[in-house]
Amino acid sequence: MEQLLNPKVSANTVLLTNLACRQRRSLDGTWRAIIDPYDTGYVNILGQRNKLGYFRDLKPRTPSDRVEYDFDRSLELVVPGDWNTQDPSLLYYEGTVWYRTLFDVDRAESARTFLSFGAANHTTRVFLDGEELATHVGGFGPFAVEVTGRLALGSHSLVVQVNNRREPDRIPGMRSDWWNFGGITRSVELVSVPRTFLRDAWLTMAPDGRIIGGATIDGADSATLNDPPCTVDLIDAGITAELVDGGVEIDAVTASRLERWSPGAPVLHRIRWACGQDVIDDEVGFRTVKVEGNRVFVNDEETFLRGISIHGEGPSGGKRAHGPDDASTLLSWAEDLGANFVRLAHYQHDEHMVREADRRGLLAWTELPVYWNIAFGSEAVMANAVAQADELVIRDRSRASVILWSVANETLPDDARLSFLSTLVQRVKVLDSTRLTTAALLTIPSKDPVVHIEDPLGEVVDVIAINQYLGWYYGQRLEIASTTFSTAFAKPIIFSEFGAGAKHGNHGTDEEIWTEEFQAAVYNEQISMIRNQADCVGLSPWILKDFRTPLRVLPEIQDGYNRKGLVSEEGERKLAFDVL
Ligand code: GCB
Repeated sequence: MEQLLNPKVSANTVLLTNLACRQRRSLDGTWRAIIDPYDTGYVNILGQRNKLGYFRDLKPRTPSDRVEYDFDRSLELVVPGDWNTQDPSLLYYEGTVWYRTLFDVDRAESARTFLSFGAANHTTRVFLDGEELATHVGGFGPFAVEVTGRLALGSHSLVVQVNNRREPDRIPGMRSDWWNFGGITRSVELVSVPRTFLRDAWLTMAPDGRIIGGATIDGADSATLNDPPCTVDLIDAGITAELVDGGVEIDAVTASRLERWSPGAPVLHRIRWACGQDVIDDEVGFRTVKVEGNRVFVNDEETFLRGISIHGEGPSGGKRAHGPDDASTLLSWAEDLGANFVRLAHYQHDEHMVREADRRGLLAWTELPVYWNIAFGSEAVMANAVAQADELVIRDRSRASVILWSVANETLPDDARLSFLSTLVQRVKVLDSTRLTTAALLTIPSKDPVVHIEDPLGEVVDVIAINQYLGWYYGQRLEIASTTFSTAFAKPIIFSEFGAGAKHGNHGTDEEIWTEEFQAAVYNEQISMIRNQADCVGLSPWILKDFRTPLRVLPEIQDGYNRKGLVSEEGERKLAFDVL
C-alpha cells in the first residue's frame, strides 16, 4: 500500500532534451480534474490497486452501471499551472488530484512519439486510454513517456495522477520555506521524432577553450549506426564535428574562431545536430568558467557575480511561474537591478529561465531541492537525488548562462549528509565537468566578529556559498559592516543569501522592523561588509520578489508571504531595490 501511494523511483520515463527544437503538439489548456485526498481513484478499500479507478475514465454504459465519478462534470484546471491558485479549496491542499484531457489524432503517427512533461509536483502517474504507462518522482524535473504505437486515429484519454503530499523520504522533505504548489506546473506536449534520434545532444565550452559535448543515439540498429556519421555543425563558423562513441570535441584553436558569449555580449551561435533523419537546430553560446585561487573567471576575465536570488514564482498573483513571459519579466527585473547573475533557488526552474538568461547575458546558478531536512541515510532518497540531478544537468548543460550547479541548501553537517552530497557533486561532475559546483551553507551565528565556516562540504565544492542573516535572524545591524567570514578552504565565497523583511508601502524609521527603511538599512550594512571581504566573488541576496510560504503567518505584514523581496508579490519596488 505504502509503495502504491508513495512510489520511490521513476519507472518507464525517459529524459528528452532539446524539446524547443523539435516537432511538438501542445496538450496545454483546460483539463478536467478530480480532487482525491484518499487516493480512491488508485487504491480500493483493501489498499489494492483499484481496477476501476479514475484512470479508466469510465462512463456508465447502461442506466444501471455504477460509475462513481465523471471527469466531464468535474473541476476545470488550466495546464500548465499550480492547482493551489486556481480554486480556493486547493490553496493549502496536499494530496492527489487527477487530471484528464481528451485529444484527437487525425493523422498517422510519426515514427516515434513521446508524451513530455516539463514538470509536475511531486509524484506523477501517467495513464493513456486506461493503461498505466509510467511513474515519475520529483516535482521540478522534466520527463517523457514513449507512446509510440498507442496513438491510433481517433480520440484518446490522457489521465495524470499528481500527488504533492510531503513525505519524509521525498526531495524536498517535510519542511521548506516556499509554497508546496501542486499540479502539472509546466507544459505537456506530444513530441515526434524519427525512429533513430539523438536523445540528449549537448555542447558546451570546457575551461581550456575546447568545445565538448555528446549525444545518445536512440533507436539505431547496428547496421545504421555511424552510417552516415552523426554530426554537429557550428553553422556560423563553418565547423563540423562528428559524434564518436557518444562524444564530440572541437579543439581550442578551432573553437577560438567563434565569438565568445559573455554577460555583456551574449552571442549565441546557430548549431545543427544531424543524425540520419533527425535534425536539431539550436542556439548555443560558448564561454569558459573556472576558479583560480579564490577568484572566478569567465572567459579568463575575473568576474564579480552581482546577483539576486529568484524563486520559481510568477511576477503576479503568487503562482508557480511557467513559460517565456514569466521568465522574461523576472529576468528583466534582475537586469533593472544591474545584475549580471541570478541564483535560481531552490529547485530546478522552468527551462525558459535559463534559455532567457542565455539570450539576456545573465550568468546563472541552478539548484536541486535538497533543502533542510532530507533523509540522507536512505538509499531510495539518494537514488532520487541522483535522478533529479540528471534531469537538471542533462537538460541545461548546453546553456552558456549556467555556471554553477548547486546540490543543496542549508543542510546540517553530519557524516551521512557529507557522503550523500559528495556523491551528488561527483554525479554532477560526471555529467558536466565544465562548470562549477556549490551548495548554500548554513551560518551558525556567533558572537565573534569573525565567523568561521568549517562545514566539511566546503572541501567538496568549487565555490563556498554562505547564507547569512546578520541583522535579521541574529546579530545587530550596526555590527554587520565589521563582521568578516573566514573559511578553511581557500576558495571563492559567494554570499548566497542575506536580507530582511519589509512590507511594501510600510514606512517608518530604519529602527522599525518590517519597514522599507529597515530593509534598506540592512542592505547598506551588508554591502559595506561585502566590500571588505577579500575572497568574496559575488552575492545573490534573498530575494527578488515576495513569495508565498505557509511559514509566514504574521497578519497584515506577512499574510502568507515571505517579505524579504526587493519587490512585492505584485512587482512594486521597495527602497532596498535601489540600494542594491
Ligand atoms: C534561508 C533559506 C530560504 C528562506 C530564507 C528566509 O536561509 O535558504 O529558503 O526563505 O532563509 O527568509 O528565512
